[in-house]
Amino acid sequence: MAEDLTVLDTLYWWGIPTLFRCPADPDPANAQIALAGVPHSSGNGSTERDQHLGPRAVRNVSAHNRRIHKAYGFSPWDTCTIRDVGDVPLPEGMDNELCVERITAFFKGIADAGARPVSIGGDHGITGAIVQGIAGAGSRLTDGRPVALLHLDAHTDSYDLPHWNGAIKSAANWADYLVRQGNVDPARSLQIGMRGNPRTLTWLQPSYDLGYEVVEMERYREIGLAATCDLIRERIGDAPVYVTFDLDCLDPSVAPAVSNLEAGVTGFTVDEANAMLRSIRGLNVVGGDVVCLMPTKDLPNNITAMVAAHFLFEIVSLVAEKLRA
Ligand SMILES: [Mn+2]
Repeated sequence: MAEDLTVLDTLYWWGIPTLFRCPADPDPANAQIALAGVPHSSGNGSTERDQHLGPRAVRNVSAHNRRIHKAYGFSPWDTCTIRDVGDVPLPEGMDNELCVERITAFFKGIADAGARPVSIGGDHGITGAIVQGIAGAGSRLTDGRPVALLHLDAHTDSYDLPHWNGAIKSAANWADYLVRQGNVDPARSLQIGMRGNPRTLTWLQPSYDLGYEVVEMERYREIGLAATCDLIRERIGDAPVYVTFDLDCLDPSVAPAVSNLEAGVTGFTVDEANAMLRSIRGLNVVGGDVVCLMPTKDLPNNITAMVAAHFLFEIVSLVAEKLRA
């Protein structure tokens, strides 16, 4: 379906600020791709505040994004039915466990309707809440299979912790409990971009024990981008895949308004991250998210929000290209 947006409609300072100027429709049954905001910060809120403001910041700037994906040669907005289903209502925002339940129910509704969710967080705890609602036994999106996880991040988030500052299903352990639940298949999954000085020398061991492929930044620099992309495709294979993009995988110089910054080791450039996401082109991408934006720390030109919007667009384009194939 062709869009009738004019150039002037993509100026971001007027109109209703839906994500990427998509029509707002809360019923996911009317969408092939459901865009959602997840204004959640109690999964890491004690140390890194204001991540719940991420969706609003991306709503603000994303209208500005140009509509065509140049490398793929098409406009996802013209090709698929993409709707903004709104933000997950989180009236008990300080209660992490209740928020996780609400997020899970919201995304289960999207998956049950047959739409593929692409969302903007929120702290990284949202990924556990989302994936336990859309993957695994009974899932319409994955035919009951666990998902392969393509996880770009400076940290593994698979720490075996009873809680993080009181949050039980937290931003620190979602990548652990999703495997234990059977909602993520670690044998098909990768965690890429881990860097910085750790708290312990064994900080990656929980991920190895769970069965993840881990590509630390040192290994990435050693084997290079092309070999990493090959590794990603081979590992995921024909599994349904969920993409989770923690903005702290990027270098802080290009994405400064992000929680848990790692400033001591160079992070990915935008082009490197683009290439890794594009390496799964054509695979069965069932959804994804971009997390850990902290708009209150952004520069006056909203650069981090714009980068977040860009990577949301990359995920939308992956899903849309597969749907139209
Ligand atoms: Mn993370």
